[in-house]
Amino acid sequence: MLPHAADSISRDGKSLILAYDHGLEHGPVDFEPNPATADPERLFELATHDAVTALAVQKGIAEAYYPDYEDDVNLLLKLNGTSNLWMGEPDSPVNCSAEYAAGLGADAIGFTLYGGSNHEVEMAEEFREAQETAREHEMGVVMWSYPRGQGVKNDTKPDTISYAARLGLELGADLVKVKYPGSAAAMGEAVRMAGPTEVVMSGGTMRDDAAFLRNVSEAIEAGARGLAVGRNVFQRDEPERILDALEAVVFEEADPEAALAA
Ligand code: FBP
Repeated sequence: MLPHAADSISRDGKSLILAYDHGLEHGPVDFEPNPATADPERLFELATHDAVTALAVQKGIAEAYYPDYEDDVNLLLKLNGTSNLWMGEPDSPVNCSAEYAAGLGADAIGFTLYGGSNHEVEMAEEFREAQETAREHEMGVVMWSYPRGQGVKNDTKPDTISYAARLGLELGADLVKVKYPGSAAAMGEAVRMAGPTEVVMSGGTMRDDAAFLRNVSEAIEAGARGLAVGRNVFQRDEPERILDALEAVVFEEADPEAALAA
């Protein structure tokens, strides 16, 4: 039995990953609602909040900022990622090796797999290499499991998300990040398919506080072990406030309304 590699980016078996790869994945448009968040330093500061168990960034941002935060922030280094300028079949070039991530002091690696894309075969082979190297360096392995491409008509339908979660288990991820499949029952099924691989919910586009927290709470009740969230934290005017509430909902399983009122 492998050691629980995800411990390095979890707290009491739960994870709240602050995702900040949007400058690559979506471009500057994601920083418009809260312009201060274009500065990576702002996100490293946010990641020192007690609620945050890891910050997910790309190599360039880690190289420039992580040395000042290595005592206070757990680093989840995203190894692949693609820009919104790419118009082809979903794919994600490997921008950093797992070996290099270990050298930067990463606690875990993150890797996107677009199951169903015409590039799934190469992406799975690249994941294999990254996953095995992460094991050698005792880094956790987080899969962004996002089925999409010509073969995928609806990327959040329950069967698709259960399959996405199962890919995490089959290919050796410690945590698998999936989109919410629309209901607690469907999330519970995805969790069941993932077995010992922990399922974390993807944050998605900005929603109001109450709707977002209710959704997170539902996912946790269904067995999800936390979330990996970007826009629903950093696009807010007061990101610390939502992190306080998320801490209560994720780690203390507090009622979402009570968490907001506190
Ligand atoms: P959000 O919480 O902002 O959705 O971030 C999660 C994430 O997986 C990011 O890591 C990534 O940049 C983005 O979503 C990708 O979103 P999509 O490919 O669905 O546009």
